[in-house]
Amino acid sequence: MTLTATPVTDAAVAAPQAPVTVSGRAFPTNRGGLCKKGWTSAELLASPERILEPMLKQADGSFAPASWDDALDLVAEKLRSTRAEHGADAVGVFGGGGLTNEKAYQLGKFTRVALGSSRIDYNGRFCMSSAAAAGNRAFGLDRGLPFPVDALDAAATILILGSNVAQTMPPFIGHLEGARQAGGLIVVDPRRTATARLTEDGAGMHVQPTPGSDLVLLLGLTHIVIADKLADRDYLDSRTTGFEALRRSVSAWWPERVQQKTGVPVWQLRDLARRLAAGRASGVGTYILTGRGVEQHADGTDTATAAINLSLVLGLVGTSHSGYGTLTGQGNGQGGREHGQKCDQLPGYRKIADPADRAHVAGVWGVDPDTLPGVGLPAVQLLQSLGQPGGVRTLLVHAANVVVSAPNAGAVREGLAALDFLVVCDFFFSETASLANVVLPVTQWAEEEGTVTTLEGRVIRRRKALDAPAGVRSELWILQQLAERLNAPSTWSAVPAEVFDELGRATAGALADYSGLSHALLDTDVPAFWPFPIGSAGTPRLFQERFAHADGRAHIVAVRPVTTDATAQLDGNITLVTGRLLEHYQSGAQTRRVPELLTAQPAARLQVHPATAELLSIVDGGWVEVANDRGTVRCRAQVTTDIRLDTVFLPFHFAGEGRANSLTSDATDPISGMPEFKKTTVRVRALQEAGALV
Ligand SMILES: Nc1nc2c(c(=O)[nH]1)N[C@H]1C(S)=C(S)[C@@H](COP(=O)(O)OP(=O)(O)OC[C@H]3O[C@@H](n4cnc5c(=O)[nH]c(N)nc54)[C@H](O)[C@@H]3O)O[C@H]1N2
Ligand SMILES: Nc1nc2c(c(=O)[nH]1)N[C@H]1C(S)=C(S)[C@@H](COP(=O)(O)OP(=O)(O)OC[C@H]3O[C@@H](n4cnc5c(=O)[nH]c(N)nc54)[C@H](O)[C@@H]3O)O[C@H]1N2
Ligand SMILES: [Mo]
Repeated sequence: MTLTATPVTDAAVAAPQAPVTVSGRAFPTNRGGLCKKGWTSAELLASPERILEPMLKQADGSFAPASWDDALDLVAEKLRSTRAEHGADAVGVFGGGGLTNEKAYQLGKFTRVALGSSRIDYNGRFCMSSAAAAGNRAFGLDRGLPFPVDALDAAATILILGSNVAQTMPPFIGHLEGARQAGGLIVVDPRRTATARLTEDGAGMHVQPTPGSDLVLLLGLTHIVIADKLADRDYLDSRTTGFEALRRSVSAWWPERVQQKTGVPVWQLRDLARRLAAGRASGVGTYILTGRGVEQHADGTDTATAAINLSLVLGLVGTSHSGYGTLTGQGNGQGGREHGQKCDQLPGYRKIADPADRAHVAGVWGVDPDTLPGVGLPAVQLLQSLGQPGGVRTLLVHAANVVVSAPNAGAVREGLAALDFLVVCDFFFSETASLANVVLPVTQWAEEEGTVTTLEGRVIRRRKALDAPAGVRSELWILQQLAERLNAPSTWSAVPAEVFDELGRATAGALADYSGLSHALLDTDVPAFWPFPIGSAGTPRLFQERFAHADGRAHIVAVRPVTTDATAQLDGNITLVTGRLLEHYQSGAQTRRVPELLTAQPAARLQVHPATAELLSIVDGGWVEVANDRGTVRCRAQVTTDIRLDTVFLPFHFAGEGRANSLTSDATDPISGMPEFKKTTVRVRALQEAGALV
C-alpha cells in the first residue's frame, strides 16, 4: 500500500502502513508523482522538534508543559473573560487552507456558535481570494478548475499567467505535455522560471511582462482578438452578458500602447492572440490558467476578471474542450475556502448575510438564526485590528504562521504582541507559536481521518496511517472540549466522518453541495466532483449548459487598470517580486525543519540581474540590504539573467533578517481583500558583509 503525503500537492490519500514511507499513487492530479517536499514530509511526523504536550508561556517567557485539562481550562477561561469584558468580537480566529474540510467547517461553526464572534478569516485570503472573487463575479461560482484536470492533456494551447507550476506543483506539469508537443505552452512570468523553460525548444513561448502589468496585457490581447475578428460571436450572444461594454473598454488598448506599458513586443501579442484563437477553433482546446503571480496584487480581482473576459470572448468556458481555471495552492486550498473560514461565509459557499442561508445552517446547527453573528473582517484587516481599541484581544490560530507569511509582517508581530491572549494550534514552535500564551499540539495529516478537495473540485479521502504521539490531540477534539467548557449550544463531534455528514447537511442545496457524499462513498472509486447533491453522480465539468448566475449567463465585467506606474525608477527604487522555491513550503515552518531541504536552500537569496548587480556593485553570493519604509531584509545575492533588469526576487519562506514580508505592503484588493505580495517598491544596496555597507 502506498501513502501520498501532502500538505503540498493536491492529491492526498493515505492508507495504513507503518513505519510511514511516502510514495506516489496513480491519481489524475499528480499522475503518481510527488514533489520533493512530498517525499520528505514523512520526516516531519517523527521530527525531534515536534511539540508533544500542551505548552504554557511562563512569566520569564519560556514555555512549560501542562496537562490538557489545565491548558484547555485556561484557554476557555480567557475566551470567556475576553468576551465578558470586551464583547464577542474581541475574540478572533485565524484559520488555514491546510485544514481538512472537516476542520475548516468545524472552525467556522465554533467561531459563530461557541464564541458568537464574527471575527474569523484565514490564510487563504492571501492565496485564493482574488481568483475566487473574479469567478463568483463572472460565473456566479468559484471552483478552481471547472473541469477535470486531465482535460488539459488534450489541449493544443495552454496559457499560464503567473504560476511556476514546475516548482510549485511539479506533478502537474505532466498535464502540459500535450500542449508542449503541439508547440502551444505559453507562460507569462517576469522571471525565466523552471516553468518558463518548459516553453523552450519549440514547445511554446515565454512572455516576460513588467510585474503587475498583466491587466494591461490581457486587455491588449482581448483588443486584438476582437479587432482581428477572432471573437466567438455566437457564444458571446448565447452565453454571456456585458460584451459591448468590454468591447468599448478595450478599444483604447491597441498593441503599441500595450507594448509600451508591459514591455511585451507587439509581434508577441499578436502571435499570442492568434494561438489562443487557433487552439479553440481547431476544437482541440485552449485553456487559460492563472496563479498567484497575477492574483496577488491590489488589482488581482480585476486581473483575474480580465483573464476570464479573454476566455469568454474566445468562447472557452463551459465547452467540452476548453476553459479557464485558477491553480490551487495549499493542501486543501479549494475545500478550505468553501466551508465557513471566510468572514462572510457559511458552509457550502453560503452567505452569512443572506437570511435564507442563515436559516438553513442555523437549522442544521440547532440554533436560532438570530444568534449567528454577521460579516466579520477579512484576514489583513483582522490582523490589523489585533490589540487595537475595538479590535481582537484574544486570538486562536489554526494552521497559519502569520508572523512570516502575512504582508507587513513586522506590524503583524506587533499586533500579536499587543494581544491579551494568543493560542496557537500547531505541531511545531513556528514563529507565530513562539509568541503564544498557549500552544496546543495537534495531529498531522497521516495521523487523522479527513477529506480535502482538489483544485478541480474533487473531494478525496485521507485515511489515518498511524497513531499520533500520546500527547497530541486532533483539532476536532480540541474544539469539542472548548465548546463543552463554554457551554456552547449545538453538538460537537470529534469524529471526522460525523462532522463530514453534518457538513453535508449544512451544504445541501448550496453552490458547493456535498450532501450526497460521505466518507464511505469516498472510499469507493466514484469521482466526487462537487456539486454532489443526494442522488447525483457529481459534476466533473461545470457550466456546460448554464452558468451559476440566476440568468444562466456568464457576466462580462469590463475592468480597467487603475495604476500603470513604471516599475524601474531612476531614484534607485526597484520592484520586488516574491514567491516560492521548489524546496520550501510556505512560511517554511515545516520545510526548514527537514535537514535535506534546509541544506538545499538554507537562507533567503535575492535574485538580481547581472546588469543591475553591476550598477549597484552587487556580486554573486555577496551580502545585500533590501529596504523600504516598512522594514529591512539582509541576505546574500544570487546574480542571474532569469530576472528582468528592473526587478528583484525574494522567496517568502524565511524568518528573521531574511523575511520577505518585512517589506510587503498590507494594501489589499478592494474586492477580494488579497494583499499585494507580488509588487513592492524597495531600495537595494550592497553590503560588504552581513551588516556593513560597501
Ligand atoms: N515548492 C512550493 N510549492 C508550493 C508552495 C510552496 O510554498 N512551495 N505553496 C503552495 C501554495 S499555497 C500556492 S498558493 C502555490 C503557488 O504557486 P505559484 O502561483 O506557482 O507560486 P508563486 O511562486 O507565488 O508565483 C508564481 C510566479 O508568479 C510570478 N510573478 C510575480 N509577479 C508577477 C506578475 O506581476 N505577473 C506575472 N505574470 N507573474 C508574476 C513569479 O515570478 C512566480 O514565478 O504553490 C503551492 N505549492
Ligand atoms: N511575500 C509573500 N507572502 C506570501 C505569499 C507570497 O507569494 N509572497 N503567499 C501567500 C500564500 S499563497 C499563502 S497560502 C500563505 C501561507 O502561509 P502560512 O499561513 O504561513 O502557511 P504555512 O507555512 O503552511 O503555515 C501553516 C502552519 O500551520 C501548521 N499546520 C499545518 N497543518 C496544520 C493543521 O492541520 N492544523 C494546525 N493547527 N496547524 C497546521 C504548520 O506547521 C505551520 O506552522 O502565505 C502567503 N504569504
Ligand atoms: Mo497559497
